[in-house]
Amino acid sequence: MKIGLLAMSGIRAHDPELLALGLTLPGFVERSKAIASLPSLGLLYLAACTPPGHDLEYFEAEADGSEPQDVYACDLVAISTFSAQVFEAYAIADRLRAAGVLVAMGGLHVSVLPQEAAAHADYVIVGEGESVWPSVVQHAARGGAPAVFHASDCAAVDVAALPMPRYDLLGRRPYNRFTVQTSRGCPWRCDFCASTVMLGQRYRKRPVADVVRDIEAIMDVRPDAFIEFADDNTFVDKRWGRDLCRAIAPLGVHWFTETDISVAQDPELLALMRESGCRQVLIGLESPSGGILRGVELKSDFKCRTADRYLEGVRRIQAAGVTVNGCFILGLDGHTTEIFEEVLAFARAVPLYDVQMTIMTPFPGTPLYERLRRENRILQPGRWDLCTLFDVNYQPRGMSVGELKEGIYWLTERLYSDECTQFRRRGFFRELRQSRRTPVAIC
Ligand code: B12
Repeated sequence: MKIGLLAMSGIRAHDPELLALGLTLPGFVERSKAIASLPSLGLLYLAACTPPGHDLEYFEAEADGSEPQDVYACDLVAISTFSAQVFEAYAIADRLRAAGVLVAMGGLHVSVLPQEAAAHADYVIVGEGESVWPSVVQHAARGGAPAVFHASDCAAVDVAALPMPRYDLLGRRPYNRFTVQTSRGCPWRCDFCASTVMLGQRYRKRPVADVVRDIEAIMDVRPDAFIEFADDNTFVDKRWGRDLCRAIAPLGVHWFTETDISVAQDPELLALMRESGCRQVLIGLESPSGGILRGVELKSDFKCRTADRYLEGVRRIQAAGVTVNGCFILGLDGHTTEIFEEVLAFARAVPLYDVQMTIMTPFPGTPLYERLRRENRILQPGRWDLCTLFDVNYQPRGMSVGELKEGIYWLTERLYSDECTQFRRRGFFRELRQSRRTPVAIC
């Protein structure tokens, strides 16, 4: 068979005022530009797990969400889904099937709502793809009937035996970053999280040597590649994290990852991160102060327990020369209209090199979604296209929808203004110079 892997990139947001602000504020669009064209790592893993004897081609959907015409030459097309783009993905799947092309859909969204997807795809896959995909391909090659496949019916995916993603299929497309996974999952369970936790498996780390192998493969295709670790929380295990950094250092790459604030407690790890090319860590701070975060992390209230040390923690990380992209969720149940000024004050006080603010988003399958649904607070049920992190689709508790939106516009204008961006970034370099003169005491 000829098998197409169809990725959907780009970012999504609908709120017209926020979009208008985004178009004019350089700081706001910077990260979007950097990441908007990341390739689909999930599909590159599927490619690597495809049984021999089939032709594979990687496609990107067009910027308007439509499919390239060449994809119609395939016998089977694999599409990966996130909630925000799932209606576009369903529309593509419908057109492909109408033209006689078999469609397989997997990914975070359809893993939660397989029955919804079954109306649009021949084969729907729930969970991680690597172990189950060969059976899907064999079933399709035999012309098998439409079916839902569950990864849990196959051997659990062993991250110590993951093949190398087929980066070679990307050809000469102008990606500015490439993704590699060093770990899957996260030991914490935040009620809003719609990441790898949706796929059902626990937190797992990969062998360091395999990560190095994957980075080297990317460098073969693109020697100056910037690497983005597509992890949920890289440095949970500090000893393994130090080994990882030591192994990456000789490669001479620059990289970015997502982790939690606990890295601030390990000065040796921070130094190794910097030496091995880490340029930024993205940390979900969620809210500048602890009390509001009570109950948000469901296992041991991790966020609430650590929030009072955020300011100090972020300063320590930045003092090691690693910039922090601090992420805040606006509209948490404990938030009132005061939150917007608090976030601005926190970002300036650190000062945070980068800031990302998102709107609380009830992704399907999350505890947050279930709670808001029970409380009848979802404004437009089923509007998965609003799961962008930039659109409001729930009734906030501590303010009105209008106040939340107005507050976000207010904050966007201030946080990402040239003045504030330069203030935050100059502050980072000033404090870095200072910390190099006076080593920071880290207990
Ligand atoms: C890289 C990334 C992107 C890239 C995606 C590139 C691409 N073309 O795929 C870009 C920058 C484009 C992106 C965009 C967006 N993203 Co994003 N992104 C990520 C990130 C950081 C890593 C994803 C990743 O590579 N995972 C690793 C791979 C291996 O896992 P996977 O994709 O889940 O694939 C596995 C399985 O799902 C399954 N599988 C997947 N697809 C298929 C298909 C078939 C046929 C089969 C059999 C199996 C299968 O098998 C794979 C291997 O096990 C995650 C956060 C995170 N830490 O995970 C957020 C994340 C996925 N993004 C998220 C969001 C919200 C967005 C945006 C809506 C943001 C916005 N406002 O624009 C857009 C979506 C628009 C779009 N085009 O889809 C959410 C999605 C939540 C959800 N449930 O929908 C996440 C979880 C972050 C979060 N804060 O919650 N993102």
